[in-house]
Amino acid sequence: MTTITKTIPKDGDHIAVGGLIHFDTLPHGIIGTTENCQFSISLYASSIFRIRISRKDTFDQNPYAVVVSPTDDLFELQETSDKLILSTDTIDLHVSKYPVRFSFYTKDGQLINQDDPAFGTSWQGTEVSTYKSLQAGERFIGLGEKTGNLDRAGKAYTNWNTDFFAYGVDADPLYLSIPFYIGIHSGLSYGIFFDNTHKSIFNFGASNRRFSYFSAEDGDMDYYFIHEAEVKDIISAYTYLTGKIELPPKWALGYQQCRYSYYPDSEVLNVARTFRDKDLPADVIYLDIHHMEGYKVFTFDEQRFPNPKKLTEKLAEMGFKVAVIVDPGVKVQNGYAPYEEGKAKDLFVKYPDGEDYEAEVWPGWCNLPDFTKAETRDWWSEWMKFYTDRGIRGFWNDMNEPASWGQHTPNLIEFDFDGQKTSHRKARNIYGQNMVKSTVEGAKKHLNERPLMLTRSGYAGIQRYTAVWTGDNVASDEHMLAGIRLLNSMGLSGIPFTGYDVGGFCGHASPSLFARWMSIATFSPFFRGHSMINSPDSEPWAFGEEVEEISRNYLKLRYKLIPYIYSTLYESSQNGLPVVRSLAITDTHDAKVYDPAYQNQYLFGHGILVAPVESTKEITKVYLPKGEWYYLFNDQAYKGSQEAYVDCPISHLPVFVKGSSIIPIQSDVKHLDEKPSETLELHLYQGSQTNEFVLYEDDGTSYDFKKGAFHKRTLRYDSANSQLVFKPSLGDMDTHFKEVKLYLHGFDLDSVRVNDIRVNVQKVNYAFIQQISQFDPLPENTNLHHEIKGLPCITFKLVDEQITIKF
Ligand code: NBV
Repeated sequence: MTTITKTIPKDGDHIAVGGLIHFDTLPHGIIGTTENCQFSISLYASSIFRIRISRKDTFDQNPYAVVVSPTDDLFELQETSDKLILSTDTIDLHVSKYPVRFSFYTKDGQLINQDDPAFGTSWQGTEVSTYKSLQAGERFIGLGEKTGNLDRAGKAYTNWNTDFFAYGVDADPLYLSIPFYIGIHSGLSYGIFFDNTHKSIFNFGASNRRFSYFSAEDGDMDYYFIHEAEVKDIISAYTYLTGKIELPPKWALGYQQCRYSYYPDSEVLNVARTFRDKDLPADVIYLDIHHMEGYKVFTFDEQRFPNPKKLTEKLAEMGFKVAVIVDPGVKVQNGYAPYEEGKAKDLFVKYPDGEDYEAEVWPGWCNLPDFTKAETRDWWSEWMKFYTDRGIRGFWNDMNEPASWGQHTPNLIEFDFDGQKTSHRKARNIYGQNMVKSTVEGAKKHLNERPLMLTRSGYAGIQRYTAVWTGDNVASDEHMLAGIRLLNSMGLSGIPFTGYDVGGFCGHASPSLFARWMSIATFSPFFRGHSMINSPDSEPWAFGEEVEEISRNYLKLRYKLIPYIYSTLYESSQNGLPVVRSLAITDTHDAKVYDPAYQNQYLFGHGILVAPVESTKEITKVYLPKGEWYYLFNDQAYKGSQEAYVDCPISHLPVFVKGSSIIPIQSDVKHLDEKPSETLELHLYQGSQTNEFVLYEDDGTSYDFKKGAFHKRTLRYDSANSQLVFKPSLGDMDTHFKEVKLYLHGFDLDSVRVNDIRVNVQKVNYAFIQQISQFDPLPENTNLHHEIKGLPCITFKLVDEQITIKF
């Protein structure tokens, strides 16, 4: 007869799980009871365990983040007198019985992650926490939109979606909560996703050196433990659980111009026209809150925008799409249809006594649609027709934390939570996400093509619906760099389509800050300039000629890179990997990548390394991780695993390409509906690794790609065999490109064989950006050698069958 060890510490407030009483085996895991609670272990893949621990009779349902169900027959169970061992192909989970504690091991017996032996999972009042022993040298990365260093060790963070105007670079919490992080130690990595929408805290060894922990104010302990050998596979596993991005329209990758607010319609047209007159590529222009009548959602101000449809048509002729802000508050006003309908159909958030809750926002006192209620989401989706009928193609959910004046929503208000009525305490963090779901679903239905969707707030899984931007940032160098870390962190947390307000929303950028920000944002997935009301003009031409030339250079580079970026986002839609890839993904166990001096560096896609630098610096130190590297602008070669000094005048952002990379480029276009030339430029960089790149094309706007209307082909660079292979194409669509111009960086050769036929190479001079005018009398730009001289190049016809190029 086994004795159950009582584990309730003396402090009467603290209730631990206690010893095992009973368990049953299920096809996908086990379910059991302990002295103080019930628990279950479910397998979602051989690398994904879900642990639920509850003090109630039934487990909480958390319907919003995870999109898959557990999988049967993935584990074997062994039982001894003091423990259970659940083994899969990837992980051994040891569950000690007295008390119940969880320890995860690799197949060769290395400890990955372990409950604190004394505290494990425990409660203080309704607050539930899981304490994990800190491992030697353990690092913590991810956790979504969180400020601070790449390695979060020693810090703690709160998840509580918050509208934070002009947040500081260390502020927390911000607008969006992703309770998922990746732990790294001893050459191992794991992920933990804590699926609980209450206000939660993640402590990575702050104010103690014993444990890390995650806790929520209420609800169950419900977390997913993931172990894979590489961080990239942990991110893929996390997005297996919470879903992957659906491809946005291709034009959403173009430059987008916003301002709080452009009005009237003539100003919007002027801004758009100026982009074209000045030969600055751009695709989207935004209408912020001043387009509405009295800031009321689903209205247009009749004076400022008498004919929105005509406006969107005129802009379309210029190659511009229009995106409109869509805030949640519905003004309490008789005669205003959304209010009257919402009230009649009982669709708003309520006080417990049944009265509709009112919060003050832009239009005045407003009701909040209860987006956790299916009927509300359907109703709001129908209203989206108001915009699509007027030719609007982009939708921007702001204020969806939800924000209101006073910034302190009372906790007692009630939400439907899809049939499990709950309070603001549980619903707040998921409110914005449900608003986005309803907005984007309405837009898709009425547009019948891919809309652009952008949000400020969200929760785990937000990547399924939308792009995310980092809210009200500030025009400063430190904010610019902090924004890069936010994007890197969101990328580690499953969100691939992200951006920041270029130039800074609050305050006014200096000319060099704006120029630097434009060059960095060229390498961000979502690329939008935006600025606050009453601030000076902040379009790329508003900072003088030099900044305009630099902006043009980088905008053109961005547009050339579209085949690369679109293919990378396609990859995100398949495997969940981000477009901006913190070096912690590729060089996880290299301590240098966490050094504050280098932590902002990232890979843009598989091969382009961006080393962001302040606008005030003319020279900087960068860290090049293992491998071979080429400075983008002049092909200077660098060996990896070293620090290097590089010039970084305001016209040149330090950008390097990794050896073995394959970078497809198209010709200049003004906007992304314009067809580029039929010659695809392909840049291959000599390196020692084998590398594959999937080049993806589709029509860029419709959903036909889901029915096979795409063109995709794998390009494989096999360094050992000195060849580049274009595998046969896949998909029902023809490629847009008829020929390939292949540039061979780092190769010294006079001829190659294309499908066994010898072809002489040409030696050409090549520039990724243009030399800017010499504005400064000092010769700072002259020695940058930004042209690549004598670059080997061949041209050949692009056919669907395999093409082999031997060097
Ligand atoms: O709609 C106005 C702004 C918007 O421009 C900004 O991007 C959002 O983050 N919005 C916040 C509301 C108030 C800003 C002071």
